[in-house]
Amino acid sequence: MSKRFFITTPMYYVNDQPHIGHTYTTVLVDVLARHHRMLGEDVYFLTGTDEHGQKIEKTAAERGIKPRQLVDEVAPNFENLWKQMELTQDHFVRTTHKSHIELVQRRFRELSAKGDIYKAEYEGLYSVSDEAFVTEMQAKELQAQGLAHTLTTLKEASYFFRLSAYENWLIQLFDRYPEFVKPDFRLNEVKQFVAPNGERGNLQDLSISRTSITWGIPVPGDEEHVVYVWFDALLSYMSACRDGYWPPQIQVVGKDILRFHAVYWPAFLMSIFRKESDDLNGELPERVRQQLPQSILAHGWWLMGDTKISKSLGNIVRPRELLHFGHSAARYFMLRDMQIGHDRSFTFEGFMERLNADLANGLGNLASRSISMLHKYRSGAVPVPAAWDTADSEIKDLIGNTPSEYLARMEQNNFSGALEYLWGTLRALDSYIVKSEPWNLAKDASNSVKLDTVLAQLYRALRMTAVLAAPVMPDMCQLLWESLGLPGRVENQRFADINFDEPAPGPVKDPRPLFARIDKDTAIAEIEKQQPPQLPASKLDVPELRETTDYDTFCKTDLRIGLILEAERVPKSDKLIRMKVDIGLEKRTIVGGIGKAYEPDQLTGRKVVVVANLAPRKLMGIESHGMLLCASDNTSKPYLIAPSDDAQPGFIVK
Ligand code: ME8
Repeated sequence: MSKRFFITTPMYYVNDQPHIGHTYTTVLVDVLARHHRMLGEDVYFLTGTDEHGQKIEKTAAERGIKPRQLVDEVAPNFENLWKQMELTQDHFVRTTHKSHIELVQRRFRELSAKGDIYKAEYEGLYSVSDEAFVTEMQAKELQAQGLAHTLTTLKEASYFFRLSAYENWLIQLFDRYPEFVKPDFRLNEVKQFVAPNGERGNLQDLSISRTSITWGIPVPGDEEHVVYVWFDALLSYMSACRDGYWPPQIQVVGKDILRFHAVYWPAFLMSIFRKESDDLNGELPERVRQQLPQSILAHGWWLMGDTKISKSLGNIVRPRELLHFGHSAARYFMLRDMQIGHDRSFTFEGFMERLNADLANGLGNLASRSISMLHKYRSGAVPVPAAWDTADSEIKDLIGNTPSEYLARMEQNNFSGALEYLWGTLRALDSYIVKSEPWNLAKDASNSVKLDTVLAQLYRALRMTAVLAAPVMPDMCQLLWESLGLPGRVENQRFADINFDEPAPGPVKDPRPLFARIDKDTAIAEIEKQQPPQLPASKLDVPELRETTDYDTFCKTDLRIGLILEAERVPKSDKLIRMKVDIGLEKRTIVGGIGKAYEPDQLTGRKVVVVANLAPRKLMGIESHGMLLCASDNTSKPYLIAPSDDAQPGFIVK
């Protein structure tokens, strides 16, 4: 029986339409699903929608409709888009499905019976934008970022999941199975959350019910409460898993939801699969570990300018704008341009340049030239190579090594690197054509053997490309496959069966254009015409005014103009930046949580407003003397306040 491979996308919220971010994740999972099928595995690919919770309830209320109407209207947009893109999901789950609701309630009851869910009075801080209770440490972080106003104090009875009890097992999971979180540099932020600086005892129990909303799965036996949307949605991976495919091999998520998948989710599963007699302070039993996902793969964000493409900000790139250039082309671009784990700015210009270079000039041109030469010089038949000079042997070795290198990079989730390598081989073939000049070889019958070799190699390289790249560019590779005169569907090939020494069949068919060059200016003008209008600023959530204060209280805060002299990232943190700031009186070290919005070299030389008489505090072991004033929007993005150019370091701001 072939190996089973269960892979998932996140379950997307249906508070708005799908955008390029969702499309990217789902395409990535589709590529992996197709790739693993071609590795000969038995794949189950699951995607779907997350339909409960505060965000949905709020959006429905704003539109004056019932949440049920909203979710029934929007969920099909996701499902239809994936169908229209010919993605190969095996199942589309909606968290409002009856069977899912039943599973959530059943698990809730089971974990309560085990003592892992309990009811208690909660009094503490709550972050409205994250829909989550926050720990003291997280609250301090938010305060340091000037986001204290996003917190409110909440007192209510709530059901809690005993997350703290799983600290020991979670730490063992991260230490012994570091491949649980990929790419590896993301593991550290997960560990930091569970045990900051290696210190234990910080993980707090998780509130998993709400009384502030009604749109959710009722807590069994206590219907004033609905189940917290994350406990609900994460369990859909289980409620919609096909029999025999558990556990997931790869769960692809964006970095924004890594913590939910790498901490809460395995803890829920540990609780579900443990026996009551297991010792939570002892070894994580292998029997339990085997029920956890093998890895959570967290990718970075597509950015527009320097902000995350986001439904709530209105800076969306609609999938249809990309698909307009062909599904294969859009898929190739997304996989080739995004380095997994890192963020990437999206521009239409970059998109078109990539497609023109790699698909029109690169693969498209190589295929049409090669196939035309096979027609012209060999009437479409594919010759068998008989003699090899140095250049021929070099290119033969390169073609021979390409599949293993490509597959190894794919295995390491280095999708961009795999395509880069394959396209490197295609470029080498271009140079090989230029060097061997087949059009001159054809003029003299004595060069016929050499011409056979050149043409045969081109054919084999194209056949190999059609197979290797088929998961990334299914329709374009099928077209190439057919032009090469090969029968059936390329997706039915198995990588293990590629044998380059096998005589190639042929004859080739007429070359079919794979990708037409895009005229950038015309295409950009067209896209701009179709852009939906930006959301007016009034749509942003403007926080309420705070309590009135008196002038003397305000003046107690000593605000100064500062000049940033140096800036560098704090190791192991993607948020914190350590700066040396001249505030006129002295030069200070200030650590700011602005690393997601600014690069250090954008900061050096910049004038800022410093809260200068704030008591020093340590952030990741570094003492920070003061804080930089920032504005913020409802995405938590900081915007540094910029004083006028002629204000000098040390000036008081009042
Ligand atoms: O978080 N760049 O749903 P969601 C790249 N319902 N990927 C992006 C992106 C961007 N700019 N924006 C979104 C939820 N994504 C929960 C998930 S799972 C049990 C529950 C992708 O609709 C990325 O995969 O907000 C991100 O993690 C996901 O969409 C968030 O989708």
